Amino acid sequence: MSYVLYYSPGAASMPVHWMLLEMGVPFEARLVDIDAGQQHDPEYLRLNPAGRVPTLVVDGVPRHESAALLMLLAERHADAGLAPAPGTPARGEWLEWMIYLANTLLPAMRDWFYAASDGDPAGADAVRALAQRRIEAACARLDAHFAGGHAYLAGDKLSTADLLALVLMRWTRNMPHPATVGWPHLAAYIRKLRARPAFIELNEREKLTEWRNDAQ
Ligand SMILES: N[C@@H](CCC(=O)N[C@@H](CS)C(=O)NCC(=O)O)C(=O)O
Repeated sequence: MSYVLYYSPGAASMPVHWMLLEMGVPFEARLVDIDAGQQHDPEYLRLNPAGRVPTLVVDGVPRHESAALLMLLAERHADAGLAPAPGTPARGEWLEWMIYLANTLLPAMRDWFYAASDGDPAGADAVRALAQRRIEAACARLDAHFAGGHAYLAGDKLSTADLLALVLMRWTRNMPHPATVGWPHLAAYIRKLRARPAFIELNEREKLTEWRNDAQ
């Protein structure tokens, strides 16, 4: 099995990068500087016509979409245990969280960060206001889940849903209501996941200094 990850620090590639480290599988990481516009280079567009990160080249075939990549890796490395096995009750929970995060929360994040460039800048404030409501509703939903005594999102065991959720929570750090403030159960979960050795290594590799347990 061979993997080449095209990533940008802190971007939607981060949960995939984290998963590869968490599983300890060999991979090559190639930086795409999205601030410098490298996602629009013709060479990169041949791998990912949408001009976005991540791209994971799996055995020579470029694949896209962070949530799909997490699910694909979970299937290819079932022994790593980052997804509940098919047919178990936790599988349904895992599918629900993966789709909720990818289908509801991630698009709201995209709207928050890209309202003025994906759409008409004149309407950007209204788009961001709706995105903020959706993001805060997601934080409240996560907080309620952990208030109910769960240690993780699915099956009370670490899964790809947690990797995706944590990176999405990281993106709230400069928003009007960051995930670490006012949602105590969510904040405790965030601190717990940030302490994982693979997450610490991920931050080192992506040269990220913000939003680490040792940075607050
Ligand atoms: N739904 C996609 C979203 C990918 C995405 O929007 N990536 C952003 C970075 S977080 C990106 O590539 N932005 C550069 C751009 O849009 O030009 C996924 O989950 O992989």
